[in-house]
Amino acid sequence: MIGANSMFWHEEIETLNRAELEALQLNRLRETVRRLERVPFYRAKFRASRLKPEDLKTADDIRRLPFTTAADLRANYPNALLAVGRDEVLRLHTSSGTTGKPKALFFSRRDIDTAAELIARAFCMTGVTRRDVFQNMMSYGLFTGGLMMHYGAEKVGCMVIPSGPGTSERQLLLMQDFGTTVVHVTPSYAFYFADFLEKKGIDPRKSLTLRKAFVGAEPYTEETRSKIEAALGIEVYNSYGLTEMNGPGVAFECEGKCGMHVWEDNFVLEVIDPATGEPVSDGQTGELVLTSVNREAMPLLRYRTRDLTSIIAGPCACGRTHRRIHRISGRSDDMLIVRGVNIYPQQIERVLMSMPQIGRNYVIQLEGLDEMTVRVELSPSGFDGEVEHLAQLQNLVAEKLRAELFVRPKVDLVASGSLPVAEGKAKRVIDKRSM
Ligand code: DLL
Repeated sequence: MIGANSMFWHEEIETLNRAELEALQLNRLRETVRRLERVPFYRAKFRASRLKPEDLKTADDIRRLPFTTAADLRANYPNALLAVGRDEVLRLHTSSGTTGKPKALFFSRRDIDTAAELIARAFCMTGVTRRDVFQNMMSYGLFTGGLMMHYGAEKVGCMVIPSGPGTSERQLLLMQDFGTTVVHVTPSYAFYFADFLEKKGIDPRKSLTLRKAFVGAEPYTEETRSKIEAALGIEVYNSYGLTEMNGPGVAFECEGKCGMHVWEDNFVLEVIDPATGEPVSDGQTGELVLTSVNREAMPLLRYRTRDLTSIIAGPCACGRTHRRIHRISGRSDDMLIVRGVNIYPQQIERVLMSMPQIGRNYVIQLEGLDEMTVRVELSPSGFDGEVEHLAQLQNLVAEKLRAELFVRPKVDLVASGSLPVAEGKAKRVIDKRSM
């Protein structure tokens, strides 16, 4: 098994059988509930349902606990959900939504150490070792992607280059001069960087030592993964997390790249029907709900992530028993309704990325009453520019999108590199509708 020699391969935790894993979760859950009795928001909920930690007797009893939502975090901003004394807090991270106050998340010393450990375990799943040079292309600051990945990679013992998202010229220089072998990057920036290399005539297979990328922090499709792998000549592993649950390191792919293992010794995983709150069966898509059972400063019970996924049933060839989830197919709150039809941006991405003539950056614009325009870059290897062909290609893209969405958007093909690139997460949808 890959990583089996690493000090971050914790066989005693990662291959527990279901009964042992659930027993561990239950113990930690009870401890977490006990801890949360100090938090007025949760105490009031426990009192209302007359719940005591000892009442939690089986894994299913988690359903007796209340959900926590992003709105609860905002209502309790800045620190009403803190479960330890202020002196025990070592760090603050925030996660900003589109409106209003950010969500504030606190970490104790042990929380920071655990978060780093989970990332180290994830690195180990794909064979990263202390001999690797890790360039962290995620933003450093209030966003967890920078500091948390950094701490995780340092724990493994990699040489870490904290480049942040920086300019592509500088990223390239660092990669070439210091022999970068692994990066963490958003899918949108990975594409941008691949375009940059192509335009400079640099073949990453020949002039770089890059072998792998952890790609995450925003949704992307399997088609996008393949395109990034082909463009950079590397292996891409999906990396999922959210600030409310430590940041990165909640779920990661192993060498098999067949779904992401959720670290179930730290997070209790549920997938529910977002409308009813009831669990869905394995394989069925629903909203991911996570409970942090190994956090000190600010554990959260049954946090409604809004991320849509499904549980992959059955064992993984890597031998780890922690269950896997499919890549996030969208968010329950990013569904667009266009002319009465439900559309997820990921559906559009899947179509675009399956077409070789199409480039890597796109934006979906909604205007007027209900007009949808998909503005997408052409492939950097170019297009001969004959208007006749461009019109044909535009038509082909629109038709493929119509077949997938049942709505025919206007398609606007633009030159490679002409759409803006975000330093952090890509903003794919611009909704300026007047309705
Ligand atoms: O994005 C933490 C992170 C940092 C994850 C680095 C991975 C790597 P937030 O800013 O709080 O935290 O955003 C969390 O981003 O609820 C998802 O909607 C989305 N997201 C994160 N990873 C993925 C992924 C960090 N691999 C929100 N696939 C989550 C799809 C992702 N969506």
